[in-house]
Amino acid sequence: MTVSQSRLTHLATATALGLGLATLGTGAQAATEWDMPTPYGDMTFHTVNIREFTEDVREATDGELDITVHSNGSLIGHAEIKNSVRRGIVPIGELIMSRLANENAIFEVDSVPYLASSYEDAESLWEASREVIAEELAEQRLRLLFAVPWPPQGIYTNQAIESGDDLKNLSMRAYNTASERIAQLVGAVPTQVEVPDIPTAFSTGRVGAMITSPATGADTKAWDYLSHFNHAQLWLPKNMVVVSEQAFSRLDEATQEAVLQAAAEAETRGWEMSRQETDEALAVLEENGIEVSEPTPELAELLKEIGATMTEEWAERAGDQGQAILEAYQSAQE
Ligand code: PCA
Repeated sequence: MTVSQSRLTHLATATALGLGLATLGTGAQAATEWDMPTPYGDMTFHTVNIREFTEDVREATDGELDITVHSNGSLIGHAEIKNSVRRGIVPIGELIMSRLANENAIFEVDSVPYLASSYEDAESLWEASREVIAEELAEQRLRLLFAVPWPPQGIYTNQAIESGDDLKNLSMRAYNTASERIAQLVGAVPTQVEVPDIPTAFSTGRVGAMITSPATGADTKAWDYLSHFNHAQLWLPKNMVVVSEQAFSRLDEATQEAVLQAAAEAETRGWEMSRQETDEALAVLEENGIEVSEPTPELAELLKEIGATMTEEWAERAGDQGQAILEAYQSAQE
């Protein structure tokens, strides 16, 4: 269908439903406008990627679906984004998948230490888990559009870490239950802090260390508060974009297709951006005086042990669904 044909279809549908035309007076159909909250800032590659997604949708629909991204938790705080989409307060939003771990452990399968800590493994874990995660969201009338990983997670501190002892009693910034749990298991004291609040949490002394990616360290200028980054590559947590099924179903077919097409492209592009971001952000950290290192053998051993513990804990919480994901993941790796 050409653009002008599809616009005619829009007009015909609007007329059939008795909507819009009379009130608009001009005979032109109003564009659908959607607000899209994300917890993350403008500089983050995820935000750049979702803005590109909205641009692609705008272009493909000739401006009929106009999505505005509200970054940095400015419209809705991270904790409320999922429920806001569910309740129809906003039609679409981005959040980190593992934030839903309290609802169902399968949402944090991407935050189990060393279950999948390279891009290849993360991709195959995503293939193994996507369907069950999408189904779980669908039960809440949410449609999963796409998911993109953060670069591998590591540990920022103010001193070199030789062994687990160097992490004991540190007040450690965390962002999901897995980062909280690993902090506990190394003997640190976890505190949940959202990305926009990181600089204040450090400047006020609320936290003295953090778990996150090279990307978020660079975006939040970690060098203002910290001196070392341990590139432990614990896991690659994903952001996801969800749309309310109700809002999606109100779009005409051509617009729905444009959204799905742009979403598939955003996922492919986002994974590529994430890989590139890892190297670029590590370089930015170093340029700004952060000492980047890999775990010492002693620390690596401790983190692997913790990973094994957390894998067991996760499998128990995730039950049959978790088991199915692990089996699919393992058989894809053989
Ligand atoms: N940045 C986000 C999630 C993981 C990451 O790399 C954060 O630190 O909250």
